[in-house]
Amino acid sequence: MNTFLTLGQFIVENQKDFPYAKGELSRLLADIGIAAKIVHKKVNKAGLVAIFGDAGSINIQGEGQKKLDVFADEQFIQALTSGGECCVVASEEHEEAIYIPAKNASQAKYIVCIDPLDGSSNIDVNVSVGTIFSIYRRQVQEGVARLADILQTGDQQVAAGYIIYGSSTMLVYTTGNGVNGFTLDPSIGEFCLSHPKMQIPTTGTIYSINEGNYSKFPEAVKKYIKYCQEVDEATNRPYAARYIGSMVADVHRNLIQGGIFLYPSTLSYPQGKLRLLYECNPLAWIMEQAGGRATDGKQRILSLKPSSLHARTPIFLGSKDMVAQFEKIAQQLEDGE
Ligand code: P6P
Repeated sequence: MNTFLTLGQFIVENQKDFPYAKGELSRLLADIGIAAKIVHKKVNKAGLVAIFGDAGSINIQGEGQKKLDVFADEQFIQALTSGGECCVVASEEHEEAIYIPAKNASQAKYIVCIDPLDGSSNIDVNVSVGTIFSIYRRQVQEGVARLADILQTGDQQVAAGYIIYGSSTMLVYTTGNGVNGFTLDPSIGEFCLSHPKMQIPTTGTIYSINEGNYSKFPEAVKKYIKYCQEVDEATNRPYAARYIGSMVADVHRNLIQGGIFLYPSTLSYPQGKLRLLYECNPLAWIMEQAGGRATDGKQRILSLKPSSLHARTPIFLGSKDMVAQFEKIAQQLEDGE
């Protein structure tokens, strides 16, 4: 007998949270759950079926696509376009947004920005990967959706979350009323509520950054790394360095244990590497809804106006006291202290 609430039951029970939706957003979230289960099956067998390795294609980012990247992209786009609730999909894997023709007179209400398989370079070495999604309502309901409908600030999201394909597969999402985590029970093929009302610890002892880029980091980041490494029992330093190279996995660990994830501007990525629409905004909203903070070093990630579909930004997110400490160090440097 399943004693956990399933994702479907939870969505129905919390339908009242969607003030203006008449079930479309619920259906969209359920569709994402179905695609996640399909991708889960493939990811879990990556070593056994010919799904390892490169697809031999290049995505808009100029990154080699793994076969699972392409598979995940196809599955999520199919799930998002089949239900009729979504009018446009912006995917990391496609240069242009995918506009979906209306199934009936009224255009669908929702826009989905998605990274179908984030961290996919880790697939062949069996490290956790993830899917990240962000959902907006169209700003103008009539006519065909426009680019302006997609380029909204993160504060305009109506739902956001991620799926982590790790030691277990979890779906973690928010609709603005807190963060809830669901673990897939393969024996019944259902996501079950395993982490209700998730809250990130206000502080922690983990910092996550690719220190290989140290020489090119902004001074404030170098100073913060040194702060993390100083010996100070009163503040439980030195912290532990934990960096997986898969954003969903790093952020999920910090959400549960406390910590800070930093991806600053680097020589290779002067604007930052991570994409605002389908990596930073959804994870920033999850963090804020879980009591954490997410900034680009100057302002909240969720207040940033996207300049383009694949716009990038530096990002510092996690336990609010740790992000605040980084911002304090950056401000002191700026003030010449
Ligand atoms: P680096 C994966 O490619 C990704 O987009 C994120 O999942 C991850 O946090 C980051 O890039 C890793 O980048 O430059 O440290 O390898």
